[in-house]
Amino acid sequence: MSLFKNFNINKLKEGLSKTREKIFNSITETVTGKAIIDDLTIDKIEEILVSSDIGIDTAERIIEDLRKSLKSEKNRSTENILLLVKDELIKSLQVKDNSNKFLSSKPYVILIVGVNGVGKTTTIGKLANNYKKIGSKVIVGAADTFRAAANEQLDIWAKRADVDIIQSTKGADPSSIVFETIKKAVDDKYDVVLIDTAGRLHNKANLMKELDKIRRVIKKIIPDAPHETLLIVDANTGQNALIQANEFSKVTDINGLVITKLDGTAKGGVVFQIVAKQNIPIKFIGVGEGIDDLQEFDAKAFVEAIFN
Ligand SMILES: Nc1nc2c(ncn2[C@@H]2O[C@H](COP(=O)(O)OP(=O)(O)O)[C@@H](O)[C@H]2O)c(=O)[nH]1
Ligand SMILES: [Mg+2]
Repeated sequence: MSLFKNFNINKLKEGLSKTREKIFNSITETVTGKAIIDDLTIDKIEEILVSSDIGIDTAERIIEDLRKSLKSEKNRSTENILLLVKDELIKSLQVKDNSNKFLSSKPYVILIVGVNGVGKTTTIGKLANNYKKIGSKVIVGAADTFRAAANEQLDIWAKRADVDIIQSTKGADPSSIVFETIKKAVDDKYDVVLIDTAGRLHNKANLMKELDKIRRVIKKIIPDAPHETLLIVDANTGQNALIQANEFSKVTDINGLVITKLDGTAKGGVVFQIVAKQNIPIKFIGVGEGIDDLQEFDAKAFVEAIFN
């Protein structure tokens, strides 16, 4: 079920064009003109999947399931093979999502985490805009106090989305900004709170301590918050995105992923790997730098966009 009304298949297709070239075009080239798909062709499809950032494990599983289906399948036509691969890819992206308390929790607190440069602040701006558009009263908290420009950048996004902000200065205690934000959200009856954070993965112990402290401060005011902790990863970074997902899940509870910068990268296949390894649902994807370039993730639409 979608919350925002911003789904746009053309934008998604456009954003995934490089990934599509890498996966779909190679597969169609391999199967086109063949009346019947033989085992050699299936091996070739496996090679393409492995080299497209989907990951060896996922690719192998898909091919194994494909071979099984084909045993009972009289129809080894090109169209049918593509349909089967597509179905397998969709299945591999469907993870149970148990964080959907949006309508019952107020204010609904979303904590945004991830390493520097992945698109946290941008995603907050986009999310704020989407929530605002569905009629929510939104506040953002500038708890990335590590970089001097971080507050200013979030402030620009808050203005763009026309939402409120609790600002900070470089070096301030992130937890106190978080406290102030949550307190105001409760007092002034906000619907949605988005918390920006700094992501310094090079010091895991510190990061863990800081995220722990932020969580404790949130819980002091709202015991069952944060309702969502979203990890932002940049699709461009390929295997690194996978490593970041691993590292962050070790230091804090993550219940959703946002994959940014899918536009302009051919590495969109990494999405499959992250889901397979982490078993965490993807909630949103970033397909551009603009305020409207965030889409709710839909496994079926995502695979369709890669294949067509
Ligand atoms: N092309 C593209 N650029 C993005 C996307 N999301 C973020 N960016 C860019 O990535 C850069 C870093 O984003 P920022 O939000 O500052 O990252 P943060 O350090 O995690 O807060 C900025 O130049 C953004 O415009 C996206 O979905 N697509
Ligand atoms: Mg930032």
